[in-house]
Amino acid sequence: MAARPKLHYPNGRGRMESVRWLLAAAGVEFDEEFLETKEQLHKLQDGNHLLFQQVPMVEIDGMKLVQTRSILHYIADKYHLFGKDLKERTLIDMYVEGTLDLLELIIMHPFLKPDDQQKEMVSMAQKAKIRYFPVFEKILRDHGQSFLVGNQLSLADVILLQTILALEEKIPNILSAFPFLQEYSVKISNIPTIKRFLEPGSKKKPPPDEIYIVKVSFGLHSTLPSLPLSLLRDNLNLHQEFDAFTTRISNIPTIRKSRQPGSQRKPPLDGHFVTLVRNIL
Ligand SMILES: N[C@@H](CCC(=O)N[C@@H](CS)C(=O)NCC(=O)O)C(=O)O
Repeated sequence: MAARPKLHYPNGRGRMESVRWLLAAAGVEFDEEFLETKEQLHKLQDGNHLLFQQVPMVEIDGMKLVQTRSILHYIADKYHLFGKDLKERTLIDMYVEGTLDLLELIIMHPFLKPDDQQKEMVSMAQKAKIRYFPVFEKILRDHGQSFLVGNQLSLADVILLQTILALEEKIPNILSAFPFLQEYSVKISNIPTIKRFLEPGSKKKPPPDEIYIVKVSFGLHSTLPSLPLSLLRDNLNLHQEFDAFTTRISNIPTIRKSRQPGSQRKPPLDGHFVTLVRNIL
């Protein structure tokens, strides 16, 4: 029997909560190793267990996966929650990326300065109601099905429900203008695996409290080294491999062509471009 996935993260929601949601929705039992001390984190870093020195990290199928989205994609693919073909998969991916943009705001909210929290709450609610929820309301209304893509549960449904419920904890009436999303969120919540995850005693984590915020802000983050790539390269004494790699990739014909003058490759950002982007966005 394959080993159960093991999740490495502090004992709180953060970026790992989507992974917990997805495994639970897929009906997969998992274990958790909570990072409580700097020493635990250093041990993972020193043992080269974290590709980019960061968590979430999930041990699964003999791999140590990092990068939340990659972890989600792997699990979704493995448990058939990623569509039946490339088009469905891409739709699911787009919905997930949009929803994660909103979820990221919710995750970061408790870590903002108290003065900024109220302002950000208003902006978050606006974004949910104007940018994201209308999209999903329309999708559900137009196709009349119970799930976002392909008439079956997918990663997109799991992340959307997680986001809706997290936002409802802060703004209980956030779905008041979205009848299809209301019905949808009840239906998805009642899928047996998800229902179990929503019940007390599951591995779903509570909203972050003061202690968690302080612990994560000062206990873990400040100890994580953020080395620029060049320093990492120098530290690891990988000059030759690095240079050979760069040359090899640069010489792939399509890439070589794109690096030549007259190609559609853009120059480094200048002040003019920055001003242009600021004016538009
Ligand atoms: N892009 C990464 C970001 C991971 C990340 O920022 N992890 C945080 C904890 S949630 C961390 O390890 N921060 C410390 C650091 O970046 O040095 C992902 O999605 O997994």
